[in-house]
Amino acid sequence: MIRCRAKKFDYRRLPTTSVIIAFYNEAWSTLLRTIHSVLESTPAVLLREIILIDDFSDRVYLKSQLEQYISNWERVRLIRTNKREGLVRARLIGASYATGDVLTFLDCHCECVPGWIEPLLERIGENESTIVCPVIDTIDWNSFEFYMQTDEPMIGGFDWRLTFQWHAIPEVERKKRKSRIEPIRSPTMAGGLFAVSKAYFEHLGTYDMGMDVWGGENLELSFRVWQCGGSLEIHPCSHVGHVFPKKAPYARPKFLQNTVRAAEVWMDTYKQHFYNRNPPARKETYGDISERVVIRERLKCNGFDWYLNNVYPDLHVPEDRDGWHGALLSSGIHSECLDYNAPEHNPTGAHVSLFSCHGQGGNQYFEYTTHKEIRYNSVTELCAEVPEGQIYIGMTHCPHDRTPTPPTIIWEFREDGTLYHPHSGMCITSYRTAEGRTDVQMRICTSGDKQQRWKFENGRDEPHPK
Ligand code: LR7
Ligand code: MN
Repeated sequence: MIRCRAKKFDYRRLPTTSVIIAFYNEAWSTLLRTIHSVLESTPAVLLREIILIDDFSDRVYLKSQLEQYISNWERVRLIRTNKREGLVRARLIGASYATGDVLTFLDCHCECVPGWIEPLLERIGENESTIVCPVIDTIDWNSFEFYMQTDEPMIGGFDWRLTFQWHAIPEVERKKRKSRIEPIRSPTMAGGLFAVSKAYFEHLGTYDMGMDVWGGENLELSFRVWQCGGSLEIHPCSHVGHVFPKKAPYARPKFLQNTVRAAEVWMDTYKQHFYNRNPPARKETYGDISERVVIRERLKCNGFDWYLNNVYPDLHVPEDRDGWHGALLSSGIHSECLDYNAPEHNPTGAHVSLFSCHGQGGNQYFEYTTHKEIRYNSVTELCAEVPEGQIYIGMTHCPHDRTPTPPTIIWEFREDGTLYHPHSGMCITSYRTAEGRTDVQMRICTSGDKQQRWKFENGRDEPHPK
C-alpha cells in the first residue's frame, strides 16, 4: 500500500526485537529462505537476534550442515531441544534466550517483506498490551509465487467447532477506522506470526505449556489477551509470506486435546457449543489446567460472554436448546443421519444427503432454532432451504436480520417427527436410490410414513467427564 510506504519511522524510538523461529523437520530451502529474509529485511538496529529452535528434528541436513551455514552470522543462534517439545514449548525455550524488548514469532517457512517489522514495533511501542500480527500473504507451495492480498486484509475468527477462520473486516469496524493504514482489531490470530512485548507476554502467562505438538494455542492466546485486558491487531502495513505446504511434514495428533484445554479455561458455559459439535472432544483427557485457571483469576480476566459481546459481536451464538440439536436420525432407514458435506471453498455448494450416523458431530450436526431454522455451522452460518420449485434440500447463508425471514428456510419440526417445509408443503423423506444408495428428497407428506420421521440424537448438554 502506497500510504504504508510513505510512513517514516524513527528507529531510535522503536523497541528492539528478537525473532523466534521453531522448526521441526523443515526443508532446507524454506528454512534458509526464512532466515535470509529476516536478516535482509529487518534493520540491524532493531534486530537483537534470530533464535532458531530445532524441536528435535531427525533430518541429517539440519545437524552440522545447518550449524556450518549459520556460523557466519553473529546474530543467529541455534538452540536444540533434547526431546520433541511441540511448537508451544519450543517457542518458549527460544523466548527464554531473547534479549530484545519485543518477541517476534515466525513459522520456519516465511518470507518477510521489506518494511514488515517497523509497524509491528511501533505499535507495541505505543501500546504495550497489544499483540500485533502482520498480514499473512500466501506463498504457493508449488511455484513459490507470492500471492499478495489484494484489497483489505482479513481478520481472524473461529466457528463453534473451534476451527480458526478468516473473515472480512466487519462493516462497523471499517467505518470506525480513520485511515486504511491503522491497525485492525482481530478476535483471533492464525497463530504463527506475531509480535508481543516480552514483558507483557510474561505478565499474560506466556503460553499453556500443557499443549503439545500443534494446534489450539492460537485460540487460547487470542481469548486470553482479549479477556485479560489486552488486544490483538493486524497491521495492514506489515506483510509476511507463509508457505502452506501440500502436506505437513509431521502428524498433528494433539489438536483436539489442546483445544479442549483452551475451551475449559476460557470459554465458561459456551464450551458446550463446541462439545455439542465435536462429541469426541468431550472424551478427551486434557491433563491439569489448574495453573492456567490461576492465571485467569490472578489477572481478573473477563468472562467469555464479555469477549463475545465486545470483541466478536458478529459471531452467531447457537441456541442449542436441550433436545433440539445433534444428529438427525432417520426412523425409516436404520442408523442413517442427515449429512451435509460441502466443498471447503463453496459452503453452499452441496445438497443435504443421508449417511450412516457417525456420532462425531461435524457434517451431521444440525440445530433447530426458535426461528424455525435448521442451522448448520461451518465457515459461515448456514440454513437449510428448499429452493423455489426444487425437491432437494440445500444450504443458504442465514439472514443477518429476520425482516422478513425468507419462507424457503422455515421448517416445522412436528410432534410426529416430520420435518415439514410449509413453503413447498412437503416433508423431508429418506429413500433408497435405484443403485441402493440412501438419500433424502422433499416429498408430499404422508401420515404414518416412517421415511418421513426424524429424531435428534446426542442433543443433550453433558458436562465434560473429569
Ligand atoms: O512439534 C512441532 N514443533 C515445531 O517446532 C510442530 C511444529 N513446529 C514448528 C513448525 O516447524 C513451524 O515452524 O511450529 C511452526 C508452526 O507449525 P506449522 O507451520 O506446521 O503450522 P501451520 O502453519 O500449519 O499452522 C498455524 O496454526 C498452528 C496452530 O498450532 C500454529 O499456530 C502455526 O504457527 C500457524 N501458522 C500460521 O499462523 C501461519 C499462517 C497460517 C494461517 C492461516
Ligand atoms: Mn506454517
